[in-house]
Amino acid sequence: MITVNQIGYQTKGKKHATAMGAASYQLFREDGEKILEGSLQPVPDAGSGAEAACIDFSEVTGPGNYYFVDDKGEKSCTFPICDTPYAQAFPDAVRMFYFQRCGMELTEEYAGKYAHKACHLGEAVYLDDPSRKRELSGGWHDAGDFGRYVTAAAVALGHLLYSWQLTPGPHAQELHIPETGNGTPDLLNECRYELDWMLKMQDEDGGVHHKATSRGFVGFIMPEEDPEQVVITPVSSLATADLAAITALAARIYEPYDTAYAESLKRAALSAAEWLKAHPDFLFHNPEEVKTGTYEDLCDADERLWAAAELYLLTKEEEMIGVMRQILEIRVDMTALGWADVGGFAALAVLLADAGVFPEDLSARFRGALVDEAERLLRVASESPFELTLRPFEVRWGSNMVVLTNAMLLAVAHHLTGETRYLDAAGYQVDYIFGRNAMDTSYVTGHGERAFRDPHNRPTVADGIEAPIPGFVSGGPNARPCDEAANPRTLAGAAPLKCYVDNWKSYSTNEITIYWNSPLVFVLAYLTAAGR
Ligand code: 9MR
Ligand code: 9MR
Ligand code: ZN
Repeated sequence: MITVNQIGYQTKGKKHATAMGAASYQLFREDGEKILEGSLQPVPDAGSGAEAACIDFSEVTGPGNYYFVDDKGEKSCTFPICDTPYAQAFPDAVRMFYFQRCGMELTEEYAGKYAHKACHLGEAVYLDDPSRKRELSGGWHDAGDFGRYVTAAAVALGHLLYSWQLTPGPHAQELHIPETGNGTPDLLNECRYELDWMLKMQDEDGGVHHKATSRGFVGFIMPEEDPEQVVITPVSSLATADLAAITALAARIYEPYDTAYAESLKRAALSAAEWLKAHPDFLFHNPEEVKTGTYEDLCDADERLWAAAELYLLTKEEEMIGVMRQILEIRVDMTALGWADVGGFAALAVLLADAGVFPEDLSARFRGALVDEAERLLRVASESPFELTLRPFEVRWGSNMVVLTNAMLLAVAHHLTGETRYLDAAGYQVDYIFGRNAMDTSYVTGHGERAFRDPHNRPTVADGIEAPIPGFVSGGPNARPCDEAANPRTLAGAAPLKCYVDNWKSYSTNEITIYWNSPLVFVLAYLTAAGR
């Protein structure tokens, strides 16, 4: 079997495929003409459990459609070589957020056959004080469930807004959403929908509530049919620090488009900063009776680090540099870009800022950490026939996100150093997501000949429409699967990267979430800007 990036390769870029259990290959153009052939020296690969080998066909540059055949006669997916392989997938990956919108009707004009009525419009009630209610409509549904969680939201917005800061060019594209044409770029229109909701999660004193969900997960119904009361769980230092960081960042980004809005974001950031100062201790508690996602964390130092970096950019107050230095005295992962560990966002704040804004020693520290991590990723990739940066023991719930945030780090390393090997390796991670993987599956709906089709996503299951909404990223293989469709019994003996089922019942391998799409958006914008 030969696996490829099913949506294609850029004419000028590196073109790699991966063969599993094959001794030789032939590459054909769609019209049947043989273009290339060669023999392979497969090696055992622990991730896929296969004897696998990389095929480099970068020398083929002619635009057109191609496919591989291996020595057993097995044909690969047909894929294009073209100038803009991501031209469709990139806008679809961003439009995913529109489809996650809560609290407004998705009309046929923008949502086509996936249109549905407004959901979750009633008031939400405070769990710690049921006499208090709050209007809380808006924001994005987190995932295949209808919950809205502040730390998850901040991380998705972090990927998207730093992408805007780093490579605004590709984000000039129109997304065909209700705000299109209002003078603000559509990526920022879409992010504002989430930011507006986050602002509603903040109390007068600056503290931010952790989440707003029903008490348990509802069944597989359309969101507007959800009968459950939305409850607001207590304030956490995690949510408050994340909100401080993201509103400070957004204040700077929205300033040229809407000064009044930027001002309100700034006020939210400063008020969250006040709260953080008055509450130096870690605070997080998920009440027993609320069974939805916990987004638990044991340490808020990284969240406070990110907040301090962005607050410094907003106010230039030296005090924030002091806070950063103090936090960096303890061990913080300075490159993590996930919902629990956010130190990598502090790195992006520092490294994408103009030269000289942060003290030289701080910038050098973040740069060193990021480039070291990119080097480590290159070493891991060099040992994998898929050039994958994920090691077998890292194949856990949401593994595709780790692949994509690794690609983000490689992209930023390329930005900082200009070294092409980082850019190439970022591209190989994207190849993996679009089908050059042990499952021979594109993990993005609607993109690729063998794209996954059956995500754990309530509207997709409930709407009765055969094809899933295009542009959604799957969580991907999970070597510790724990749902009724994927579990140690059904997947007994499967290699880590094969612990995956394209089945909506499998939330631990095939759910979708906002923060699995957002790093794809970042990387596709970067590759597009780099001409890949
Ligand atoms: O649908 C839920 C999904 O969004 C969560 O990620 C997952 C784990 O928390 O739980 C899913 O809900 C399942 C619940 O946990 C157990 N009963 C079946 C629910 C739907 O499959
Ligand atoms: O993405 C989260 C993953 O890293 C965790 O292992 C998993 C179990 O705690 O939860 C995932 O987040 C889910 C959240 O709790 C509820 N909404 C759906 C999210 C994606 O599955
Ligand atoms: Zn909703």
